[in-house]
Amino acid sequence: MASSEPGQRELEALLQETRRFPPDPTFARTANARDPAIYEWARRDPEGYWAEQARRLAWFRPFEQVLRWEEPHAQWFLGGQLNAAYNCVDRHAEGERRNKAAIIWEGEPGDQRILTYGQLQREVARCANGLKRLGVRAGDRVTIYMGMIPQLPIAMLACARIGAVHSVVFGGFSAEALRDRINDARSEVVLTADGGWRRGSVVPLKAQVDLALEGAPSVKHVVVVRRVGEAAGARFSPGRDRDWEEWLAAESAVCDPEPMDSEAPLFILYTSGTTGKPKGIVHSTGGYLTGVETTCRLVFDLKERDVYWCAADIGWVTGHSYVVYGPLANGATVVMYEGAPDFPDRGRNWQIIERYGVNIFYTAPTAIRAHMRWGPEWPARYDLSSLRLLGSVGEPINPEAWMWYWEHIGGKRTPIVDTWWQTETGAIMIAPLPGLTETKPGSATRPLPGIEAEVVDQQGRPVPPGAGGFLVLTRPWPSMLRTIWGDDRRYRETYWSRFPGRYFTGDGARRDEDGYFWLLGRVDDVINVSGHRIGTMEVESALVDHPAVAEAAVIGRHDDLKGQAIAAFVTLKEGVAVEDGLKEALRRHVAGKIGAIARPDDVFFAAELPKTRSGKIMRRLLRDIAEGRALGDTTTLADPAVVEALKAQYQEEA
Ligand code: 7RM
Repeated sequence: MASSEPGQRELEALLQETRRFPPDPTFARTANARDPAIYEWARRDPEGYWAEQARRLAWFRPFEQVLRWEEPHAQWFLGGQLNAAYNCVDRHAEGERRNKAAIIWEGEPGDQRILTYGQLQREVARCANGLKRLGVRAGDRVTIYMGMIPQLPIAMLACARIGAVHSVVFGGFSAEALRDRINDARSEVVLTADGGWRRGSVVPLKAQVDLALEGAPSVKHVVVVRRVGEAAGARFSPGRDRDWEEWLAAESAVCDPEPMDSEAPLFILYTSGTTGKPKGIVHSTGGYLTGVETTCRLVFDLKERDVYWCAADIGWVTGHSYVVYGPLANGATVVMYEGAPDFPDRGRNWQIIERYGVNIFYTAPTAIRAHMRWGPEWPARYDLSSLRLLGSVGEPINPEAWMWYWEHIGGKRTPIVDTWWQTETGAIMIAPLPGLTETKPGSATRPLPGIEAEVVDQQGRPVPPGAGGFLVLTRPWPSMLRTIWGDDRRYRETYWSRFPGRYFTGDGARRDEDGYFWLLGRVDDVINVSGHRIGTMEVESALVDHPAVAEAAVIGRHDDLKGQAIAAFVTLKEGVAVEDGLKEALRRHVAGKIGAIARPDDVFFAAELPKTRSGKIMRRLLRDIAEGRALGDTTTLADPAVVEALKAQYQEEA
């Protein structure tokens, strides 16, 4: 695996951050986590700590053993049985929260739907009965490909109710990406929508499913929510496809939840890694739910009367954990929004916060930076005084964005929780506890109670304070991934072989004198574009699939707005001329193969790519070129002249 040292420039800048934000005493007095002894308790007795968190869930059968650790495989809460949908819906619907809003949904064109816990329970049960009628059984995988509509969490919870394993594929992925994921999971059922709304236009979904299914023989049934109607131009294939409403019309609104073993897989979610093939990250029922319930309660300080909004798409892990499972396990009221933050205008987020009196708001630094660009006059038009906590996730938040968020959105009143975690960790790992932790803009602060992290060098030795290194987690935690679907070997190799006995995150980090962690970005071949993970190899494979391309090397370069942008260095096949429009054609080709999020920002035609004598492309040097730095060590290159020529050419063209 290629690795790069975290940038020295970033390190220097962060070392100079001296602002401190101690917890507000009024906030601290009523915070869910207000006793600092919680850290000591969890350090002394991690299993006892986690067992107590897990007991906040409803178990059909109590667990007998907290942890069985056979490195690198953990099993949590053994002997216990529970159901995730029961925990997220029924136990609230059957108690005091029956008529409390569970989901406040806001559609892009302005339509709204509020589902109480009682209504959500009936909808989930109907959908679960529908799935059973299609022959879905516990352990079967169901692929869900939808936009941000209420049927998406309903479908996920319906799977959980009967013990089926959902695999949600982000609606922005292409037909080909969807096909790969369906095939890898061998799903027999796909739940989708005719289309979705985005900035006033229709995003076709069913048409993508039709294309995907041309090469996905496992699929027997497709169910389609009519979100858009005629404009989506969806076609139905008789015998295979059916309409969601017709499917459920006759189904009963009662369906007993299946008691599942704590370790039963709850879902698979695909994420990018260092090879061209995305990894199916597998999460368990008991451990995952414990992780997301606990972190929502302690990090977001979620309370009974809060209206909570996480602006992530459910197609990513942040949406799984912090739109669906975490807040619903807590019985909260969740806002869910279908569309874009700048449609119909740039005040849309703030309008929603004012309209529903949102108390807790969670978004990504890239979104905050976009709002910074649009100007503080947009949030200033709305009453944001309901907000009492702000969260950040997906990429390092630069101190400027942190301060802007604090001032213009939080009104200098609200704590900010910068939350570091990954698809693989299932739940937040490093973040402040808002009533206890003094924050520093740009730092995710310290590992949560029950989590232990370290920064180590190439040899796995802890580095001294202030030095950069690799972030590892040093003990198992309940919501950790259990394996990679169908590829346990890759699980061992990716996460547990680099530093034996410790989980390798793929991130660079620095720890300061106070023990605070400063995240420095990926150290592997993964690019983080607007908080979304994209593998360089995936983009390279898509590029070389184009008939004009001989070779491609893809890197992430710094971008002020998106965190990183995708830069592609391409050599063309012999005889192919560099024509007008070829760059655009290549960009379109990648978007078609993977999805718009993977479309390269820069395409650069090179005569040759810099390679080592063994033929390995040196992406590190391409990053130096694209970011305008002096070239690093070039002694291992087969031909150092190649990279010098490339640099000169880049400076001329860029
Ligand atoms: C939740 C999520 C994971 C990668 C991770 C990091 C980066 C996420 C932060 C962050 C700095 C943060 N899952 N990352 N959160 N970097 N500070 N608060 O994003 O699987 O899609 O991505 O995202 O590089 O490894 S993810």
